[in-house]
Amino acid sequence: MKLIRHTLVAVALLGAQAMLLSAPAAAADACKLEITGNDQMQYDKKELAVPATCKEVTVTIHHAGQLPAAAMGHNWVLVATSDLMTVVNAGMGAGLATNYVGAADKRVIAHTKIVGGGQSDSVTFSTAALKAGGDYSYLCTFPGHNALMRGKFKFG
Ligand SMILES: [Cu+2]
Repeated sequence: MKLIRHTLVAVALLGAQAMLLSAPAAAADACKLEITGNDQMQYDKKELAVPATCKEVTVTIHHAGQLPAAAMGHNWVLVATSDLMTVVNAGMGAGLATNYVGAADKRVIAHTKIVGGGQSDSVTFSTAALKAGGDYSYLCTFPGHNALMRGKFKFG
């Protein structure tokens, strides 16, 4: 009986150690997100979520289509949901050269470049300004795309 109890304690300790060792790796992966756009003006995800423990988040956008950026470019832009249309309108005037994001637009929390078919781009940003449980959205600011290309970004 004594031996069994010792074995159980040992197994429990090993289990706790394994959890401690694997936790940081899992958390780091949870802070890296991928999203793909296509020639049909769609993202492959309607929602992205990261835990509030992520101090930094990296989002990579892939374009799985064939069309060039000038015709069917996509980016990934993070905003507070209440700022979405203001950012869309500012981006429309900004043009492709500035990725359809208004210059020094403080409402834009993070954004990638516009990518065309076969291209990818990543952005890494601090979550210091984000509130856990806040209402955030991501969208593509290529003119006309946000109606289809938008989703909810959940933090925490
Ligand atoms: Cu787009």
